[in-house]
Amino acid sequence: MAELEIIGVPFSNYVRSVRMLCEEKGVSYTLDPARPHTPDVTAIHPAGQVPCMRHGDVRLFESQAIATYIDKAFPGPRFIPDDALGAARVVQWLSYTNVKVDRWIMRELVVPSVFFDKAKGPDTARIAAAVPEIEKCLKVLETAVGRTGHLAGTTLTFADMNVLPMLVTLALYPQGKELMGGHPGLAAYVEKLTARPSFTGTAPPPRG
Ligand SMILES: N[C@@H](CCC(=O)N[C@@H](CS)C(=O)NCC(=O)O)C(=O)O
Repeated sequence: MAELEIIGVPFSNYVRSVRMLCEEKGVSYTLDPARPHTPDVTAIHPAGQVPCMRHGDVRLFESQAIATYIDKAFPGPRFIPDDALGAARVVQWLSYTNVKVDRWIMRELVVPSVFFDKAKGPDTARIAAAVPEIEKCLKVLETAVGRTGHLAGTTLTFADMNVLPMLVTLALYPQGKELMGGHPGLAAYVEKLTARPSFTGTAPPPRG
């Protein structure tokens, strides 16, 4: 079988989720640690985002599409169920996570906390406005994982792998740490999943 290549910097949450899926399934792959908007990426993703994927003649972009392909095309345990309801529940949580959780944690808290005009300092009003929205997301997620210990269904799915890096990133920031402290059920879910070799084995190298 042709070699599977995951394309994208290892510190991208979405790259990590796809890599976690490969690790959980036992699918071997090579990582091309290309940055967004560089030639290996723009050759595949029309908007230059990571992750992208190459497998023989197959080229894919968008983490959900890549995960769906890997889960179905390769042997090993399944992390996106085949049955209609099981698959729909995974897609439901992927969509919620990517539209709400990613937006409020990554785009409205993390990005403005890290990238800002040094002369002006971070946009504290923008960051403060994200906090109540993140709280809403954490409440939703805590209720969901409280039912079975997983977001979709009763076992680990790609929905869990998708949200995990975002929650771990959140806890690196003081506001996020405090918010997570108010959700012990969600914190326990994160602690349990971050102990998995698929998570520890895909840790990005320290940024130099
Ligand atoms: N919906 C995309 C989101 C991917 C995404 O946001 N990737 C980020 C890195 S984590 C990126 O490439 N950012 C550069 C940009 O958006 O221009 C997916 O699920 O793959």
